[in-house]
Amino acid sequence: MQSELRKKLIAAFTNSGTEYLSGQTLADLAGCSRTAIWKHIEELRKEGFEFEAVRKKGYRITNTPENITADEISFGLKTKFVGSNIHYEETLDSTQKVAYRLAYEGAPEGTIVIAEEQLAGRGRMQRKWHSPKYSGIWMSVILRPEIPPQKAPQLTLITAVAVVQAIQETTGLHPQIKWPNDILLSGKKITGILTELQAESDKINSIIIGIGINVNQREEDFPEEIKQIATSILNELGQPVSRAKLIQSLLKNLEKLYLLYLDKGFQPIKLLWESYAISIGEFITARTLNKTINGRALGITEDGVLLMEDEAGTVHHIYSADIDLKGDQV
Ligand code: BTX
Repeated sequence: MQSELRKKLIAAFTNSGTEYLSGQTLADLAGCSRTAIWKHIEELRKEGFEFEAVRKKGYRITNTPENITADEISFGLKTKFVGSNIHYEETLDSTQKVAYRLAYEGAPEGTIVIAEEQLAGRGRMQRKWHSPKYSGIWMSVILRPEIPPQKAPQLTLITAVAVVQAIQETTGLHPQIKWPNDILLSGKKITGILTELQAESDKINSIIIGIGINVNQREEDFPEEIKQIATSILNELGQPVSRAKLIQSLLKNLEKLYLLYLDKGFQPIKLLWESYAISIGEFITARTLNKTINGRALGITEDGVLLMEDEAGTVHHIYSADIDLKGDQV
C-alpha cells in the first residue's frame, strides 16, 4: 500500500496541475520535512515520473510512466473514496483472491487491488481469464453497500455501465453490454466482470468486483482459444491507450454511479444499462445450468434479472446464464 505521505504528495501534484510547487509548500501540505519530500521525489523518478525543477519556483510533473503503479493511478485521480487505497502488485494469481483477503481483514470501502499480470485470473464458474503482463487492466474493487445479498447482481450491472462510460470517455469508442457481464466492441469481448460476495445470512460484509479489460493487446497476443471471441481497445482503436487514464475514468464513473444507486436506487442505473445493452428486443439463446431457452430478450427487472419471452409467449426470469446473440433462427 502507498504511505499516507506519498498519497498527500501525489494529491498535491494532482491539484496543482501545471503550477510549480516549492519544496516548502509540499512539505507543509504533506506535514513532513523537505528532506522527506526530496526522498519521495527521487523514488517517484525511479518509478518513471519526470519532474521539472526550477529554482525559486519548485517542482512540477512533466511526464508519467506507462505502468499502473499506485502512484501512477493516484496522480490525477479525483474520487472521494474509490481508489483511495491502492494495493498494487506486479504479478498475482488473481486480484480477486487478494481483495477477498483484504476485505476480510477490514480494508476500507473503495480499496482496489491491481496487478500488471495474473497467473490464475478467473472468470465465472472457475473459467480462466487471460491476463497478460502490461497490456490490460486486471483489478478488483471492494465495496460495502448496505443492501440485501440478493441485490448484489445489481453491482455487476452498475460496473458494466461504469466500464462503458470510461471506455467512451477515454477512447471515443462505443462498447455495448451483453447481459449480464460482458462488454463488447465489434461483437467481441473486451471486458469481463466477476462479482463475489462476503455475506452472513442476510447481511453483506463486502462485495468484491473483479474487472478485466483488454487494453493494449495485439491480435496475436490472444491465445488461440479466444482469438475469435476477444478483442482489445488497441485492436479497435488502432492505437494504444493509457491504462492509468482508463482506470481513473473507470473509478470516477464507478463511484458516481454507486453513489447514485445508494441515493436513488436501481431505476436510474437500469435506464442507463438498457441504453447500452445489445440484446434487448433481440432473439437470443440463454444457456442456464440446466436448460437452454430460445426467445426474445425483453429487458431487465429492478433486480437485474433478465426477462425473456419464448415462442409460446411464456416469460422466463433468467438469473444466471450464458447468452448467445445468434439465436435469431428462433
Ligand atoms: P466469464 O466466465 O464471463 O468469461 C470467461 C470466458 O471468457 C473464458 O472461458 C474465455 O472463453 C473468455 N476469456 C478469457 N480471457 C479473456 C480475455 N482476456 N478477453 C476476452 N475473453 C476472455 C468474465 O467471466 C469475468 C472475468 C473477470 C476477470 C477479472 S480480472 C480481475 C479479477 N481477478 C480475477 O481473477 N478475475 C477478475
